[in-house]
Amino acid sequence: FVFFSCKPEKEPRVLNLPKTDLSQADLIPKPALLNASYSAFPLDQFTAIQTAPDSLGFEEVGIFLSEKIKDRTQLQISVNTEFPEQESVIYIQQSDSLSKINNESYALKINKDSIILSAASASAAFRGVQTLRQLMPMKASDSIINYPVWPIASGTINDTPFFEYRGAMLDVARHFFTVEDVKKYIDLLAYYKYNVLHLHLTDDQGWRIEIKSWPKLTEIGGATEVGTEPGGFYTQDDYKAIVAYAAKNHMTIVPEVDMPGHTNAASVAYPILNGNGKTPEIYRGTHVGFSTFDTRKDTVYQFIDDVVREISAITPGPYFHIGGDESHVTQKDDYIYFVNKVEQIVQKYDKKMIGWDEVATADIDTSSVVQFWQSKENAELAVTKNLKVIMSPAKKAYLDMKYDLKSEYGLNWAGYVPVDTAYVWKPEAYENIPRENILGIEAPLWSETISTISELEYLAFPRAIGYAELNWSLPEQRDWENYKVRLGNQAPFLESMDVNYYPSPLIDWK
Ligand code: TNX
Repeated sequence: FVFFSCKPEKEPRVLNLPKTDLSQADLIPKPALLNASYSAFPLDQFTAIQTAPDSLGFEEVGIFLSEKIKDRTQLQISVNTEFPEQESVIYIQQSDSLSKINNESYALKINKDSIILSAASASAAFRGVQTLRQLMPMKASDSIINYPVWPIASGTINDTPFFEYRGAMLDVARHFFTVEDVKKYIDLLAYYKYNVLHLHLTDDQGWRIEIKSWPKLTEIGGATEVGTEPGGFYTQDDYKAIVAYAAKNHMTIVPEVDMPGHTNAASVAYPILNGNGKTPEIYRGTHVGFSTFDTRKDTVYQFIDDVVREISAITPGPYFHIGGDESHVTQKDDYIYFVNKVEQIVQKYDKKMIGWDEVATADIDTSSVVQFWQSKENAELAVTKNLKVIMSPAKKAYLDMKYDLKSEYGLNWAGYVPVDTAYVWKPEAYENIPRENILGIEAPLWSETISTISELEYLAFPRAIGYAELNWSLPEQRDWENYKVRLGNQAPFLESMDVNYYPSPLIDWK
């Protein structure tokens, strides 16, 4: 046989692909409906991608798929070439009937010579593309023909998310993580159908986002972090690059400026903000709850107005997170006064406010969202006030908790969170919070004990993969025994991405 150097001659192909079983695929999250048809689509040099011409954003999704196919297989798959001569085509098309179900619903029909991905929206198509990526073998099938083929198991999939908000949080304040680190985290989260990345941008130990009208925030607050490391910060252009990268991955960035507590770094830069009567000093430790803004000073609200305005202007997503946790040295009435005022500022810049569960004690609007992390009472208060809740209970969903006694990184104030504990719980039926109030799970990764991307990966993976399934898949589709096999089979992918995951002994890693 011949090796083709340029475009191969078209020839009728009689491919004898192996029998497949789509129902045995290691998909995470598990799709809502799946039917196997026991043949295969030959992904190879004769494959092309065609996307609906008039549908916004679909071509970009096709290009994304082509890039990912190239990364894994070296194949150059064309997208929307004018006269496709290819014999096996992946069509990506818009479907009005799916958009009536959910904005992220998609359907896949995988046949012997075509794949049809129908999707409610470009975001839905993007989710379907992740499913396809997970169905692509890591290695070509070598024995079947004289050029490489990556057979994709045939059948149909109909899929739709259970929760609309599928989030992860990264604390870049205790330790700074570069734009490249954040992009890698986005790559991994997007593969498992996350759609939100919340960035905890400020805390006692550092301020990580350039605010042009208050430059000392990053000049001073950007130069410190926990321990002796040098800190760092995002220029507004860096932040825009993160937002754009997230958007390409159909993920929303939620910026957080934590206040009135957790504000020591801001007060070191501008002591006028400080409300605890002390001259603030740089803080490189890991205690919480000792700092506060002065909640009765107009300058403080002028400052917050500038910060919210500048960040909102470069944040296309609907949310602005104001923190609000552990303000232990703020008087209760001052705290309530503060949250009420800051909510108005957030709304003035057309954002919806999110706050940690303590904000439920203020008189907040039903458009605001409460993030349950510790207090069941606050979460229940949020429900009685008809607020939406993001589920981040520390005992189940904190990525910075140690796996067990022997974990190298992490904390244990909420207990140990081994891989099964992280997966075996029902976010839709936790602490009496009704399903209707729940937006979804967000898994926070606080960075007191980690300062590199590989340490980040060690805590986030594999647990973050489990939250992806709890967020996306139907409750009746979730099952630990079945999940742990699929999780073990993620190892080749994680290794191909150079992810320093924690090889939990509960899992049989492939
Ligand atoms: C509590 S969770 C905090 C953070 C810490 C974290 C460590 C929350 C709203 N506040 O300030 O980093 O515990 O696990």
